Amino acid sequence: MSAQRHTHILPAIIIAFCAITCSSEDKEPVLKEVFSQHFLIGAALSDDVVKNEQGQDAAIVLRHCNTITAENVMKWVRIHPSWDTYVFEPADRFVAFGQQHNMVIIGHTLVWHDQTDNAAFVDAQGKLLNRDAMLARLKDHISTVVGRYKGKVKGWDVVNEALTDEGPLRTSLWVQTIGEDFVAKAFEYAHEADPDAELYYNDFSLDKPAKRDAAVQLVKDLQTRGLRIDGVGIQGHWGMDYPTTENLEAFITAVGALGVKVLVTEMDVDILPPAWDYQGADINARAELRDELNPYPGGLPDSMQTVLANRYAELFSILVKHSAIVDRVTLWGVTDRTSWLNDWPIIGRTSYPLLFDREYKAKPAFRAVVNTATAGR
Ligand code: 9MR
Repeated sequence: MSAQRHTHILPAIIIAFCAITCSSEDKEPVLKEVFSQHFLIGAALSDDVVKNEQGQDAAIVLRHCNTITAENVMKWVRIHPSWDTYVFEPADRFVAFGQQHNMVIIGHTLVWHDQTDNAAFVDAQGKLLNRDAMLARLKDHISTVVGRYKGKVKGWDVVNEALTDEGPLRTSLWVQTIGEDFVAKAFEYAHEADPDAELYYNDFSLDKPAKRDAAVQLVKDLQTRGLRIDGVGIQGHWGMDYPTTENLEAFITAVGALGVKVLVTEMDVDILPPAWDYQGADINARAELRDELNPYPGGLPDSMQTVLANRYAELFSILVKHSAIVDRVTLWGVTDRTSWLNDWPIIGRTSYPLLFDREYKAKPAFRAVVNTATAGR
């Protein structure tokens, strides 16, 4: 075959090769590039996504994200299932994945009233531990976990969901054993274990004025004690009518005024009919499955895709506008297929809260989000 004939055939071969290998995602803009001037953009990863590095979820993450959060594998009950046993393998795998792909790795979470074995709080006789004994366990947990990933995990959700929606601290076993300064102690121990790690307070419904004000007080208390705190994570389990744009902006501004960052740590937008008037993300809240609460079992109609896209655009526009304060936006999962919202607050619904659908395709909401990055330019 002559050289001339080769040059004819080559473009045809390239086109055919691309048609076979390039998925539609390859044509989508890359989120981490789109938002490179605004904030980090990422996703929470389950262990299944991490283990299946050649899979379609991982492909989306590697293409679009520059930060990852551990959805479950670093929670107390997973990494420290009984008070004298640690299980590191899944968390090690998550951290190795992030390191291998040069991603900003976020640890979630060191201290939570939930997902912590109740046995962690009692002695061999089942009696609640006293302050000193519980502080020793807290320190052991934090220094072991943070110490293991020192220099690898960039930031930790040190304390998760300590506040009630009304503002005061929950009367959790942490408060009952240690007292209200368990929050300060957790930040102190985390900083000792990795002085370079960023440390965050993380919660849902922080757009609500009473809870926002309580979070502001919590940060001020840590600052007054001379402790390191780098940011407040507003989880971002949002709906069609909450938060209001005013409340979201008021939260961002209030946190910015403290000199710390806002992280949107667990974003998803729920378009399904609300099961009740509760707006938080308390995993113990549950409702019964009824057909009218699961209206799109076979797919989201185009009209509703547009409604969801518009709501995503509204929320992202605010985050872009305040990108001097908002440092990171992490989606809570990769595709609708495996979102926690398929099973909360009702088990077995077909939910549509993320930017990629069950076939791993970018949704209209994806394009709407991309447009917010360039809108005001
Ligand atoms: O998405 C997480 C789900 O897979 C777990 O079963 C659940 C309990 O560990 O936690 C979910 O993530 C929660 C996060 O850790 C804290 N904020 C609320 C999130 C959604 O429930």
